[in-house]
Amino acid sequence: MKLIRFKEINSTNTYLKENYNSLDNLTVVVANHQTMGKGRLGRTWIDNDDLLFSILIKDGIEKATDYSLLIASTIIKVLDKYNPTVKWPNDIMIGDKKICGILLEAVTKEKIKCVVIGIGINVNTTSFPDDLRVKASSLKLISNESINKEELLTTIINKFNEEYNKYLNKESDYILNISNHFYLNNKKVSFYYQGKDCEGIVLGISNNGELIVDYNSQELYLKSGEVTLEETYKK
Ligand code: BT5
Repeated sequence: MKLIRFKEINSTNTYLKENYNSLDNLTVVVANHQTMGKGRLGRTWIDNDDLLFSILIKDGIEKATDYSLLIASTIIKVLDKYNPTVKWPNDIMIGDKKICGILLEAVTKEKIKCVVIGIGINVNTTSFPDDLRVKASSLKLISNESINKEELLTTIINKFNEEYNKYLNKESDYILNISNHFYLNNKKVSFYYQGKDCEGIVLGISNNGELIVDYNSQELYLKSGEVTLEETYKK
C-alpha cells in the first residue's frame, strides 16, 4: 500500500477525493495535523498528536458502507488489548468514550468511482475541549503510555490489507467480530427514520451490517446510509 505523508493538510479525505484519479487502489494518506478535519454531516474533527489517515478504495466496491465496518473491525482487532467496541456505524469506543471516528465518503459520477475511508484515532492527546471531555478519550489517557503512531499506523495498514483481501474473497469475519464487540447492544437509541422521530432498543447487527432495532415490538433493519442515530441512552 503506497503511503503519502503530509505534516499538515486540510483533510486527508479531501486530498484523496480530489486526487483519486491519478492514485492507485489502497493508497494511504497520513497527516500530522489537519486544518479542516471533517466528521460526518459537516461536523469538525479535532486533533492533537493523533493518528489521522485515509485509505483510497477503487477496486471491488459493491457496497460502499461495508468499508466503514471493515475498517472498524480491523481497528478493534489491532487495539484488542484496550477492549474496544464498535458504536455502529462508525465510532470506536473504549468504555463509554469515543477514541476513534470513521468518515466514509464516496465519489460518484453515474457510478461509484472510489470510496475514501477516513480514520481519526485519538492516540497521544491528553486534553480535550470542554464539550468533548466527557465523551472522548485517547489511548494515552487510557493506558498512561505514549504510543508510537508510526508503528500503530503500519500495523493497521497491514491488517487492513489482509482483511480487505479476505473481504474480496468473501472470507471476512468482520460482521461477526463487530457483533462480538458491539457497543449498542441493549441500548435505547433515538433515530430519524422515514420522516419520523423514533425510539427503539438495539438488538444487534445483521449479516448485512444493518442495525437491528426493536421498535414497538417490531424488528427494524436500519441501513447506515438511511438512518442517523440521534442519541444513545443506557437502557
Ligand atoms: C466522525 O464523525 O467520527 C468521523 C471522524 C473522521 C476523522 C478522520 S481524520 C482523517 C480523515 N480526514 C478527515 O477530514 N476526517 C477523517 P462524527 O461521528 O460526525 O463525529 C464528529 C463529532 O465527534 C464532533 O462533532 C465532535 O462532537 C466529536 N469529536 C470531534 N473531534 C473528536 C475527537 N478527536 N475525538 C472524539 N470526538 C471528537
